[in-house]
Amino acid sequence: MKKGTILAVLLVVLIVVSGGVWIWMNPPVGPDVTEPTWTWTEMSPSTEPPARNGNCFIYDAESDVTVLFGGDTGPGGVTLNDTWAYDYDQNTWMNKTTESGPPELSAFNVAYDSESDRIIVFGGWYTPDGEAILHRGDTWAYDYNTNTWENMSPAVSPPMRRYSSTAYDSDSDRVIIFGGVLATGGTTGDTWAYDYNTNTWEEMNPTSRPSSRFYSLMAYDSESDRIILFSGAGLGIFTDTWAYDYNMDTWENMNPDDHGIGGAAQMAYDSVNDVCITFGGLDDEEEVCNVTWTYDYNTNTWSNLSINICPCGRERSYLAYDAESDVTLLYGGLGEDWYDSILGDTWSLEYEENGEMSTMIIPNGWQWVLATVVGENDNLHNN
Ligand SMILES: [Ca+2]
Ligand SMILES: [Ca+2]
Ligand SMILES: [Ca+2]
Ligand SMILES: [Ca+2]
Repeated sequence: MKKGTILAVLLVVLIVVSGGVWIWMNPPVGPDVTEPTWTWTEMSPSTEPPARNGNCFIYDAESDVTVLFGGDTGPGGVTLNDTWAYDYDQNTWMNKTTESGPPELSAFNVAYDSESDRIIVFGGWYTPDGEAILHRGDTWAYDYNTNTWENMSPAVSPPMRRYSSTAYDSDSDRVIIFGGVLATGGTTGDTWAYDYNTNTWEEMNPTSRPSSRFYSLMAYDSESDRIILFSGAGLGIFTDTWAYDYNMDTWENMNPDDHGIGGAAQMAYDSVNDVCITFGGLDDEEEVCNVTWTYDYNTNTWSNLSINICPCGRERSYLAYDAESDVTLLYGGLGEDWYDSILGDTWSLEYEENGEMSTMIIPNGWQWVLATVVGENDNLHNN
């Protein structure tokens, strides 16, 4: 063997050995498989509602179905007024469209009043010709059991608006709406409460509140009796987190250390894990992302769940929590080409106390390498 060849072989051996020592001293950081895991699953039911955005996607706890209504197909398109219901246990979408339903409607407020077993819809916009944007200020109540919509015609209503946020406070039996884009122009930051039983809207008068905005994410943390508001758009995309207490009529700026990503249409509250869940949105570069975050009001903490296999990146996506099955459901959103990539897919997010790999004893750090080899880190760069 020539001297040069021996030197080359020694050099390669040195690189391999030092590389091994470096990895041994600096194991790659990865998920701990002994920890509980969150898993996204694409449901792929045989029928799905036609893709759209600006719809509602809301869980009726009494009937154990998630209801979808209305929405729009983008600029130059149409506004819709079809009603669908998704049954997670059967993995079936059912077309429930009825003539008693509201007219075409998009970007409206929606919440499920569990005490009265009604889905409440307010406001929104429609386009008669694919161009002009007109608003509605009606309040509707949908009863899935009888498949009937009722126009409530309350004496007083909030000003007409679109892209405002809604959640139902089950402790106080009130539907709460916040903000949006007013029909008269400009954004607003008002708080209103609706009681279906007396058919009355009441404007609240909190001393401080989130700034005027639209596209905020809202969900009700029933364990803490607080409505959580995150993000929203105005001059840019906001990343602040607020909590509203209807009983005290107070908005509290939570100022958590970290924050999730705004730009999704709806977040869900998982009552088993006592966290709000968001998926997707627009990152700092305003690119669509596919990250799953949770917010825990009790500890005032945002956490990135760092799930390896996720739905594709999207904004304006919808989350609803199916309490009977303890899964968070995802419907649609806008993909990376915005209205040229409207999504209509159905996914579920499930939490398991013990991950699939938890019985295998794998040295810390090598789990990440193993997951890469078996192809479970495909989406890691997006997380
Ligand atoms: Ca029902
Ligand atoms: Ca009620
Ligand atoms: Ca309350
Ligand atoms: Ca809580």
